[in-house]
Amino acid sequence: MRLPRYLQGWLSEVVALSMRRSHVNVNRERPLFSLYSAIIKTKARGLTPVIAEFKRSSPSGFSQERDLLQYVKFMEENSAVGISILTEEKYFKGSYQDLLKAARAVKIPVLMKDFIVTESQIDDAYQLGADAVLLIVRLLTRRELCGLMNYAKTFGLESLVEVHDESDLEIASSCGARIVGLNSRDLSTLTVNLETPLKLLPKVGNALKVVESGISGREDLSKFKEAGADSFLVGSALMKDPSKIKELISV
Ligand code: 137
Repeated sequence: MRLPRYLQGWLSEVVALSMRRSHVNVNRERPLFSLYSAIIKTKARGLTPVIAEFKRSSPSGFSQERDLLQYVKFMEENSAVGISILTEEKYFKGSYQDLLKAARAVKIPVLMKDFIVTESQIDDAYQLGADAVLLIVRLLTRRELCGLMNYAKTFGLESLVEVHDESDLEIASSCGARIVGLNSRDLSTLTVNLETPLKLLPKVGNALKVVESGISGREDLSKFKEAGADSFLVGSALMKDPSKIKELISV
């Protein structure tokens, strides 16, 4: 795989590490849970679909330890629409073990949140028990994105396709993305700008729209919902205070 020129610094290292990630040897033990259907059903129940992310650390300087199983079970009991598990090791202190344990503990959709650039990472996502994978348009060519989405589909895995601008969105749509993640965090500069998803939301079309990053409370959610967001991926705020899930789902 050829690295685009703008992938500098930590991001190029993360992608290089992804390409060398060793394979797991486990057998999937759980059925597939559809994130797409769960978002629709949660909305129909009058709740806000919040994907609760387990994230110990991040290159933005975030750091929070927490018991993984307690966290994911708490989120399930409190109607989170799904769980996102960071599995990148170096910068996020995540692991494949975290994904395996979380997926065995809950009966709601689980997203493998990593920097996926190879089919073998998708093999692993399936075996570890994920139901959906994150694919970041910025890291891939159009051909690679379409290829990885199709590969994921052969396992029945859904793709959350992450975009940061209109050109990413055009690529995601051309590959037939059904769930689009609008990230407020710029992966190169790590700065969060909530205006980014607000501007992109009206341009997404029919796919489900998941706003990612920088969400701290009810006010953010209301603003995005008015602009057409279907779901939200929340990490830092819930890692700091898991009980916040109760107010977020009831916006
Ligand atoms: P949060 O709610 O913590 O702001 O964001 C949740 C989620 O979007 C975020 O954790 C991403 O899954 C991965 N995060 C970061 C990053 C990706 C690239 C660079 C930095 C980060 O600092 O969280």
